[in-house]
Amino acid sequence: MSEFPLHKVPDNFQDAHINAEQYREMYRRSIDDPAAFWAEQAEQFLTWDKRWDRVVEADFTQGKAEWFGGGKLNVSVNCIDRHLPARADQTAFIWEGDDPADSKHIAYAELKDAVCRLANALRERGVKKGDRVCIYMPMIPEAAYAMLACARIGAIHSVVFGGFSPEALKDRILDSDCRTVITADEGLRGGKRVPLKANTDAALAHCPNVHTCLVVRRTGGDIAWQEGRDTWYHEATEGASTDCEPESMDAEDPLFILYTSGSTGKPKGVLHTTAGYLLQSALTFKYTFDYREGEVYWCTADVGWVTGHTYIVYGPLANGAISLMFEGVPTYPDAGRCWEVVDKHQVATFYTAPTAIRALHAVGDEPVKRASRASLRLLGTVGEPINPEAWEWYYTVVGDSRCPIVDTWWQTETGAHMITPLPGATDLKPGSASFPVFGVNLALLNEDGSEIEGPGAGYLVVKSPWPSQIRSVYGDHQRLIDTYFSAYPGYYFTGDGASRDEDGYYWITGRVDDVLNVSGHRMGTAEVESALVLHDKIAEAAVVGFPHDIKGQGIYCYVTPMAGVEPSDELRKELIDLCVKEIGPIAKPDVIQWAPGLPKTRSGKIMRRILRKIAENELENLGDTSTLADPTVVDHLVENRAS
Ligand code: 6R9
Repeated sequence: MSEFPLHKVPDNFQDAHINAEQYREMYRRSIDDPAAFWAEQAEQFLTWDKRWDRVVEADFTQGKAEWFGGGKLNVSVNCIDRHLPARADQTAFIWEGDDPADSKHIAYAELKDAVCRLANALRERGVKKGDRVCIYMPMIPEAAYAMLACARIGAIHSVVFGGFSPEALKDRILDSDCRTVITADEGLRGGKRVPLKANTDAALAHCPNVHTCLVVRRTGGDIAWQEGRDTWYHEATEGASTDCEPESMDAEDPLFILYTSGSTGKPKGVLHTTAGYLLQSALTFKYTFDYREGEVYWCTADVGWVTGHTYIVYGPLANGAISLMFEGVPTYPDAGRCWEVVDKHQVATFYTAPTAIRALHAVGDEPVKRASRASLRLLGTVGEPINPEAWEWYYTVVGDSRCPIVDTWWQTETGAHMITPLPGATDLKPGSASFPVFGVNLALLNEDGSEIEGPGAGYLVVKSPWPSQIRSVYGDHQRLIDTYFSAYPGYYFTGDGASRDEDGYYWITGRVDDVLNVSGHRMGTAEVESALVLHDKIAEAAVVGFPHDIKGQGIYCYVTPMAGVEPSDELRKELIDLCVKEIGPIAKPDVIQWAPGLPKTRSGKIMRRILRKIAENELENLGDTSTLADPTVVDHLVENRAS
């Protein structure tokens, strides 16, 4: 399947936590008797206030799963307090600022104090178990404190990526009725300031239920202030006690909501709960990264995405690990930043997205070779398929051909890794996420829903429950059933296509629905289309993805102006600005093509297949256009294709 060679498990991973034989044995046990397997793991990885009564009860037709029912525990205790006897002085977070001169270490004892102070401050403002708290923050330690403080008092956090616009923030605050928002005056990324408080103010103008806005002073920049609602974070936490009684939570009490894009409608609030989420996060962190005590681990994701939740905060802390949090961007002050940071903090594991790898590859080897990278032991990728060329560069140049790469496939909805190599167990095939995690029961389906046996390609589905699975779409359980459990009844539908080779390796091919993956960020084509048609000069829009060297996918928009409207560069710019305003800079269209008409079937359905082919410049391969209401619109689109 790949022209690139197989990479065998290297000698320094022969004593890894899991070797090939253990993987096979544990995987078999996890599928044959999931309840026994996960009960063992739950004992090993988590500290409970009360043991569970039942390991798992699930019904995929109703989108239902209950793990460790009857059990009680607190996530912040599992991530902090229980490590204190042995690791009070050990670093929990290394924070590396945007400015290379800025960094600090936060020990587990300090983390406990900071989290408890904030938890008390929140309680003092009336925040209690079950309340939703929105976190709109830059990559600073307070973002993690905020998540853990919510977990401590049983509040449900909803982290909104700091790159989202006021519009997008407002929608998310309203959808889950968050009444408390935690933000900062400004963020700092690549030397540029991000106006987080100003964005929050704009959003909160439409959110009358928000009674408290806690503001971290990050840059000291000028901001507006609403007395009564706005409170400085440092003032609120200063006098607060460093002890805070944790709320003992039911295993199935919600831990967080995280919004993600689907093929239709507005983003969904993916709901995760307490015990199952934490267990699979903890287990996969330890085994996927073969984490060794005292090692420095660095995941470059933003806490606004699920990768930041599971693999900067919860997974590492549940293992008492040292997690590096980076405020900046990989190319600031220059393209050598990541490798400089690796040397500076002696990073052993580096986990990033293919888009970052491709961007750094494009700059050449010199910035990499400037650093020794001798501390690196393991590399990881996540977020989108990695092309084998980028994989090989990452392996040979960044990792000096001695660090295995774990290509981890999973989703916001799955909560934690689902398919990944284990560095001590799996011979690596560049571009393959390889094998399922323990307890993950996969299948590939044909169009008609029948299972493919052996090698083949089809829709990737999951056949049985797993602990960190999505529990609901916040406020709309039916949407959960419709989106994930209805396409093929009895299965969880991932939305991805995949193939399985003769050795059983999985190769993810990408989304099979109308979801784009732009620089590893998920976006529904429908979201971009809705933004475009908000413009009063626009009648209709259709958006598709096209291959992009760095971003993986770019955004290609076909836009039909209202009758009598002349397309112009100004209008194009207004449309681009509108997408940025409605969604955020990640939704900036790469191409806008004026389309007097869109290819539609006689029943009025837009034929995206044809639009995708035109965007991909596969003009010889447009397929059957005879069922179109007006086949000449295709000729027009082809002739006027934006290059
Ligand atoms: C963790 C995360 C999920 C979608 C997923 C798939 C793509 C993620 C991948 C990958 C190929 C990998 N994806 N990891 N595709 N190989 N290793 O990214 O969550 O933002 O919800 O995106 O990303 O298409 O369905 P999320």
